[in-house]
This record gives sequence, structure tokens and C-alpha cells, in this order.
Amino acid sequence: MELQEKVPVATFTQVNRDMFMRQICPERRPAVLRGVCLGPCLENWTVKYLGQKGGDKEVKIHVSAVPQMDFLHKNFVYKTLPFNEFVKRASEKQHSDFFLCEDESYYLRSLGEDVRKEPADLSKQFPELAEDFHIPQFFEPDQFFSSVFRISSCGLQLWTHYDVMDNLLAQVTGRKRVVLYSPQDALHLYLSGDKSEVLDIDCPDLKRFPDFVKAKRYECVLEPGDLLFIPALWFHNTLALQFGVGVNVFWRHLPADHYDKKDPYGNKDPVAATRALQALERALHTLDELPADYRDFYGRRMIQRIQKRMCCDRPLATNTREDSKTNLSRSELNQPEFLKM
Ligand SMILES: O=C(O)CCC(=O)C(=O)O
Repeated sequence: MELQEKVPVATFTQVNRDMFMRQICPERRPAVLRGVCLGPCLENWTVKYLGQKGGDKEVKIHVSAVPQMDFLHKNFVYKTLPFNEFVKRASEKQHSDFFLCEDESYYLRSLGEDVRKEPADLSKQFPELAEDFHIPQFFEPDQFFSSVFRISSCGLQLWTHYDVMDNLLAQVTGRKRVVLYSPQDALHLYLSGDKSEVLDIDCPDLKRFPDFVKAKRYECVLEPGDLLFIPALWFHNTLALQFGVGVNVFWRHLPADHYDKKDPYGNKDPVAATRALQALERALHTLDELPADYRDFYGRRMIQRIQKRMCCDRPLATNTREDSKTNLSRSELNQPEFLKM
């Protein structure tokens, strides 16, 4: 059986703004940054302290009976709890108060005040805790988009997805495994919107997802105090090895007008990409005017056109090995999965 290629994520120490801007960010590859000052949160953020300072502010959380959250079959429910009660429950394995079962798993992705309009901002939703967390100044203040609490029960696994902004994921307490896939492996991940349908990345169903083995698996384990740079469009899947508290900071690395203005989560595709995808849908709809064999033939010509354009239009700072992957082989081109995309 073909095995998935595995690569450790590069680790950097003593990173300052200059090094990040010159050496790390332009590479457009994930990187673990060790030893960056994150402030007193590293010592302070015990369960008790988080509960005291975060108080009983209501938070909307994901709760599931099993630790692997499945967005396809929605095996989780959204519930609301006071923040202090949520942190207590997320930190314990067995619960005396629960929604689904005694050993249910919890996950918080904090939201803005007006969930539909405002991105999450720790300094607004949790001002006292925000004082403890020093956002690394690796981008200009006007590029800042959001700061988001990521608090998970031990064992909680979040599905593989991408975001459209650059991201620093700070692991404040607890250890977390993160697996990442390059945007250039998008065709091997069986996407449904911004998420991969391959839920069990450690034991994938290769009958359903035979091309998944072709995706190169980048992996790291974040320790408390580590930052993970997740460049925009890189797919990531997280697994909390312990109860853990993280904060991720998104910033706009493209000019502001590329981003959808109504996007509190930072995961709507850039406006030009949305327009292009809509145009593709219209083009496919137009092909429906033709008989099946003509649709197939002109569909293939369209694929070829896109493929030629992609080969001339290579992303900056990718190595030749990865570049060779963007050139789809003839057999990949003939696969129905590709035709469906
Ligand atoms: O840390 C997590 O649980 C998920 C992080 C994530 O999805 C992100 O930073 O975009």
C-alpha cells in the first residue's frame, strides 16, 4: 500500500518580527516558533484563574459524545454555558453535569459580540484575560483581524479545514498535535467547501478516498508557549493531547479589499476567488445545454486550460518538488473526482 509522505514542521527559535517578516512568512510554509514572549498567560491560565477572570459570560460551544468532531454528519450540538462552567467541564474527563453523556467532549471557538457581524477579539470579549496574552507584533496593527479562544477537552479533534488569512496559533496550556496539508494538495483532500471530507486522517477510508495518500502530511506537536504559523489556505487538523487553551490570531496579509467584508470568521474566500468560482458554476451550467459526450469533451478542455494557466502561474516560494505536484498527471485528470470539482 502506498504510504503518505510525512514531514515535520520546521521549528524556529528566537524569532523576532524582522526574522518572521524576512525569513518565515515569505516562505508560505507552516512553522513552529518557540520562545516568543506570550505574556503572563503561560503561568496564569489555570482552570481556576480562567474561571475567575472570564466569569460567567455566556459562550456558545460545541459538545459531542465522541472526541472526533464530524462536520459531515454533525455529531455535535451547539450549547451555551457560562465561561467558568465551560472551562471546568472541558478540563475534566467525567462530568457530573452534562448534555449528552458523562464523558462528552467540549470545544470553544470564541465569537464576536455580534456573532454575524463582528470577528472575535479577546480584548473585547475577555478584557481581563486579554491583558495576560501578548499578541506577537509580527504584522502591522491595521492588518489585525481577530483573536480567538480555542479551548478543547483532552482528545478533542477538529476536522481538517483552511482559513483565508494568515494565522498564528498560540498554544498557551496543554499539548496539541497539528497536522497540516499544503494548498497544493487540495485535490487529494476531498473538499466540501473549506473542509476535507476525510475525517479520520490517521486511519483514512482509502476505498472512499484513494488519493488521500498522495497528500503530504506535515505534523508537529505544540507545547505550551509554542506558536504555529499557519499560512492562509494551508489545511490544518488539530488534536488536543491534553485539555488545552489556545488563542489564534488572524491578520489580513493581502490588501484589505480582497477580503469579504461580511466575514466574521475569516474563512470566506477572497472576493475575486468567489467571483471566479461563481463564473465556473455558470460555465458548467452552460455546458449542460450540450449532450453528455460534448459536455465531457469541453469539460476536459476547460480543465486543460486551467491546468496550463496554473503551470505558468506558480505560487511564490514553493520548492520544485511541490511544484511538480501542481502538474496533474494524465491519470489524475481522467479521474471523476477532478471532473466533479
Ligand atoms: O486549535 C484549534 O483547535 C484549531 C485552530 C484553528 O483551526 C485555527 O487556528 O484556525
